[in-house]
Amino acid sequence: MKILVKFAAGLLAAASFIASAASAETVLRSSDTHPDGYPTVEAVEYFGELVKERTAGRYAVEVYHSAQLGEEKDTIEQVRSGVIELNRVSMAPFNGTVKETIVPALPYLFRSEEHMHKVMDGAVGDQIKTAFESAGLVVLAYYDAGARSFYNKQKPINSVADMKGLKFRVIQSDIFVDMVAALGANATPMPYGEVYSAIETGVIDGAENNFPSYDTAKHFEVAKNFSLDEHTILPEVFVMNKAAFDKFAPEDQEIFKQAAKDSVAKQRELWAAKVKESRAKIEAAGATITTPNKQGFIDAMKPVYEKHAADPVLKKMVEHVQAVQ
Ligand code: GTR
Repeated sequence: MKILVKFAAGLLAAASFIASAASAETVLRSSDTHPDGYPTVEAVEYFGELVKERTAGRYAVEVYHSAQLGEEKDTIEQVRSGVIELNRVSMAPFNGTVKETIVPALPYLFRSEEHMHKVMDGAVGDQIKTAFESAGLVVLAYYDAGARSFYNKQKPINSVADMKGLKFRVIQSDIFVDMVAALGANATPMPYGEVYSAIETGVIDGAENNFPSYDTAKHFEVAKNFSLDEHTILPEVFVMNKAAFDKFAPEDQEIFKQAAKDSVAKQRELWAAKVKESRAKIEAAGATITTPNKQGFIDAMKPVYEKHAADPVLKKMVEHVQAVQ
């Protein structure tokens, strides 16, 4: 009996090998916390189409959107260990493991999205890419995520003083926890998928994100006061498991890199359109946007820099970023 089972299993394995050899398609899985149609999901799908076309169908990419494979912290573990090959996530959850990612997460470091693009497309962006390799990951692309701002269900925020005592969910990074503390409020890091009900039930008063996330995660339904303080212009990152990447033939590596590069241009376009669309949608739904006195927020960030950017490597990077015009 045992032998028969073994034989049948062997046959099955052989059959699936023949099937995959016949279609000659290696499927690479990618995770995204956002729903179908979100600019990052569309950009990775576009990347997949380009890869498929340019490798004559030898590779295909499947995007598991809407956190089907788990929350960001979990999927980061999956891509690092090779359970999945690709992942599109924010850079903030890497702050504890790849210290160079702290730089783009520092509040008010980037003066504008153009400034961020120049930096991430330049030497500092390359330095961060190299640092990711020590975490077993190859950075294929940086994508836009606009600026993150606070929103809450209690009151409009016009100055730092209005932040006092409010409870915010922040993305999973100590920098964000300390930033909120420096503003006189309280921070709880928690997975993205838990935020809506945490606001609804009053566990927290609000959170912080960009317009497209505020819109698509429906947080505007439960926290109507959006304060455009724009504390971080933190890009997204699209990564690949390094061991998987290193197995590709050099020509294929080039195809993947170029497809990722092409997907960046597409994502930036989609992003700009989505920001406008989401902003109009949340306003029409009754959310109010206030623009607080930003200088007060900027001035409060000194302890955050002292604590998180004191490392000499990071200090140099920060100076470099500030010098980029
Ligand atoms: C979004 C980002 C997601 C996720 C989310 C969060 O802006 O695109 O990848 O990190 O924020 O706050 O958890």
